[in-house]
Amino acid sequence: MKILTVIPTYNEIDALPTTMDRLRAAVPESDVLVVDDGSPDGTGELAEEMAAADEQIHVIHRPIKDGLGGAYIAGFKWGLRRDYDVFVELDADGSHQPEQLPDLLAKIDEADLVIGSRWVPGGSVVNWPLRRELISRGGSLYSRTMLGLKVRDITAGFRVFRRSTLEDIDLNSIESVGYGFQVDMTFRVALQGKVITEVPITFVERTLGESKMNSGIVVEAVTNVTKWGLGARARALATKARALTQ
Ligand SMILES: Nc1nc2c(ncn2[C@@H]2O[C@H](COP(=O)(O)OP(=O)(O)OP(=O)(O)O)[C@@H](O)[C@H]2O)c(=O)[nH]1
Ligand SMILES: [Mg+2]
Repeated sequence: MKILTVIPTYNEIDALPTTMDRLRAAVPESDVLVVDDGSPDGTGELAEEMAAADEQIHVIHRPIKDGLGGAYIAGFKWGLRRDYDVFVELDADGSHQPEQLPDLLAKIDEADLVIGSRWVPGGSVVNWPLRRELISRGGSLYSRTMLGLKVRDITAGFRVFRRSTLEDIDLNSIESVGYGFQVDMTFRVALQGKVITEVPITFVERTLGESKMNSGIVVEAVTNVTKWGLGARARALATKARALTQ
C-alpha cells in the first residue's frame, strides 16, 4: 500500500517541523506532499529544505492563498498522477496526531473513506474554546440533517481516502474552500453508496502559529450545505413526481 500524506500549509513555519518529524516517525512508509500557498513566513522554503534532505518529502507551491480545499485538490491530483494507493489529509498545526494515523490506516481495507472523528465515542478535543466546539458540533448536526448523512464529524480534516474514492469524484467540480470542502467530499462519497468509517481521535488545539479559520469559512459551509441539501430534496421530489405521473 503506497501512501501519500498531503499537508496544506499557510504560514506554518513554527508548527510544520514538529508535525513532519512526528509523521515521519509514526508512519515512515508514507510519502509526504506539502502544498504551500506562497506563505510569507517562509514555510514553502522550509518545506523545500525538508524535501532536499528526505526523498520521501515533496512540495508544491501555489502562488497565492487560495483555500484549504483547493490545496488538497492540487495535492490529490499530484498524487493521482503517480502510483499512490491511499491519500491522507493532515493539518500542519499539530491538531491531528500523526501517532493516531495508523488507527485510521488500519480501517482503509474495509472502507472507501476513513474519518478521524472527534464526535464518536472515544473521540475528544483538547483545549478547544466552547465557541469552537459549538460551531463544530452544530455544523456537523446541521450538515447531517440537511444532507441525510450518518457521519458524526463531517467537517473533520484528518482523513484517509482510497485512490478509487478520489478517482470517482470530479475534483474539478469542487468549489468550497474551507470546511465546506470536507462536507462536500463526504456527501459525494456517501451519494455513491460507498463505505465511510469514523475512527475516534484526540484533536488538540494548535499551540503554534495562527488560525486561518474565519467567519467567511463558516458562512460558506452553511450556505453550501443548505444549497446541496435543498438540491437533493428537490431531485428526490422530482423523481417521485415522475414515478407518480408515469
Ligand atoms: N495551502 C493552504 N493551506 C491552508 C489554507 N488555509 C488553511 N490552510 C492549512 O490548512 C490546515 C488547517 O488550517 P487551520 O488554520 O489549522 O484551520 P482550523 O484547524 O480550522 O483552525 P484552528 O483550530 O484555529 O487551527 C493548516 O495546516 C493550515 O496551514 C490555504 O488557504 N492554503
Ligand atoms: Mg487547525
